[in-house]
Amino acid sequence: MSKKKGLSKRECATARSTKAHTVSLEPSGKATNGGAGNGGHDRLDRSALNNSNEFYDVACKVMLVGDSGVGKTCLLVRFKDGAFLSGSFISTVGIDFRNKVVAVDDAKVKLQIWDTAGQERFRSVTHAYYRDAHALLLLYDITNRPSFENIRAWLTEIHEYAQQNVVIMLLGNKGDMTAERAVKKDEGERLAKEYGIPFMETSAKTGLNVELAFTAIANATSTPH
Ligand SMILES: Nc1nc2c(ncn2[C@@H]2O[C@H](COP(=O)(O)OP(=O)(O)OP(=O)(O)O)[C@@H](O)[C@H]2O)c(=O)[nH]1
Ligand SMILES: [Mg+2]
Repeated sequence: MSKKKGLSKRECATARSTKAHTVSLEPSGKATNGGAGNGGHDRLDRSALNNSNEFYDVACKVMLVGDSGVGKTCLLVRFKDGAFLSGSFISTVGIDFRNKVVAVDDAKVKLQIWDTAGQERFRSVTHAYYRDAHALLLLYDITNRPSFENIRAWLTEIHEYAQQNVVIMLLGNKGDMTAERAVKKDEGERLAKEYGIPFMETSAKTGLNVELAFTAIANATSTPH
């Protein structure tokens, strides 16, 4: 299998003409988790009209992928709203997205983050979105060994459906649950090294490395102006 490249600089080609576009950022703390399927595009357009506008220079599409329950939705909510979704686990249906603008050097990068459903039955929906992704955050759960063992299969799938030059980062999530750890940190590091991709452990619960992971992705997928 050919290896994917890591966090080298990559231009978000589709967004180069977006300077001075207006985009929305929902008020912090507002949870708008929800819809499935292509309805996301409509929501983007509506929110661009309804909410406070923010300028950006570059837009990048980032996909969160990995087994069901590894914490993709929670990681996104932590990054977007600074909150943790505790309590009962509501599995994502289809696909959803949220936007957040982050600063990289002097540029503002709009990350359009696609939260995919890890459940097998939604896999064909996820496949359809790989092609447009500039970056992929591939998650496993450090307390769930099978979710780590499936990473190779996820990388095979990514190789099949995503762009050749997509930026990939491996994340071992639930880093706060050290007592239940089933995957050693160095196992994650070794696997990432084998594929030539960056790795870090994160926690959607405590916020460990969450900003860092998304900022690194924004940095890698954008070209500073
Ligand atoms: N302790 C801890 N729990 C977490 C963390 N991230 C997620 N969880 C919990 O793990 C469960 C699953 O989280 P989700 O974010 O919904 O998982 P998902 O990957 O989006 O799952 P699918 O939508 O089915 O693909 C929830 O009960 C969360 O509260 C974390 O970093 N630490
Ligand atoms: Mg989810």
